[in-house]
Amino acid sequence: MSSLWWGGAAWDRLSRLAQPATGVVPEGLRSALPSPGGGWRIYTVNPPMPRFDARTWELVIDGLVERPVRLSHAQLLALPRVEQTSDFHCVTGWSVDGVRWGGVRFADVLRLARPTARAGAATFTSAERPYADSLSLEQVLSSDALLAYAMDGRPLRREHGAPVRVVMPRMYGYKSVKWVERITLTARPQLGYWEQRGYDHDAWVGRSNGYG
Ligand SMILES: Nc1nc2c(c(=O)[nH]1)N[C@H]1C(S)=C(S)[C@@H](COP(=O)(O)O)O[C@H]1N2
Ligand SMILES: [Mo]
Repeated sequence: MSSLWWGGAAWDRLSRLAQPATGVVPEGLRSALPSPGGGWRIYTVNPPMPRFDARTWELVIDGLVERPVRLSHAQLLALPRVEQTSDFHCVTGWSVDGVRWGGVRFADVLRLARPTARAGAATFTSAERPYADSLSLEQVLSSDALLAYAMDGRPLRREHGAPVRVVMPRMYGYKSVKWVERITLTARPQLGYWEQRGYDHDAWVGRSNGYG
């Protein structure tokens, strides 16, 4: 990635966020979808699940940035909110169709820390250690990647990763880190929890290992 990418070319690219993306359900189809809420399986690797306290919670953005930042919960909620409806697929074979997510685009979060020209990937660290995963900046800035704090019209519940989780609908659920407390910019993607255990880093639904 070059500095250009974060300069003119980057923002050209980011402006496409406004367009509908593959994997996002068009408005007109929503009513035809099964009612959301059912179908989830709750996963943790190191219980008990982290507990969220809005008074002390912070989201750290660090690594290859000009200005590391710590965002309070109120500061996060003050960023531009977007809504999207997308399907969620776990690599083990279950899916939840038509999940209504609310949250912020990564561009709006990451720009606060001013990623340097060397930044090429973002690693998401969960408050549930040692769960972590990463995406390339191109993936993280794609039109349907979301840092989600709401699900189906309500604040994200504890078991789904409160207060914030990653949503990357075109990739399997293991990319969707729950209880995110740190986003670290690095030159290259780091191997995530399940990737260290053999799953593909690029976990495209239908086009990666571990499924089928
Ligand atoms: N911190 C953390 N995040 C996680 C996981 C986990 O065990 N711990 N499991 C992942 C996997 S494999 C899937 S399919 C989804 C499941 O999301 P859910 O628990 O909200 O159903 O969370 C992902 N994010
Ligand atoms: Mo999963």
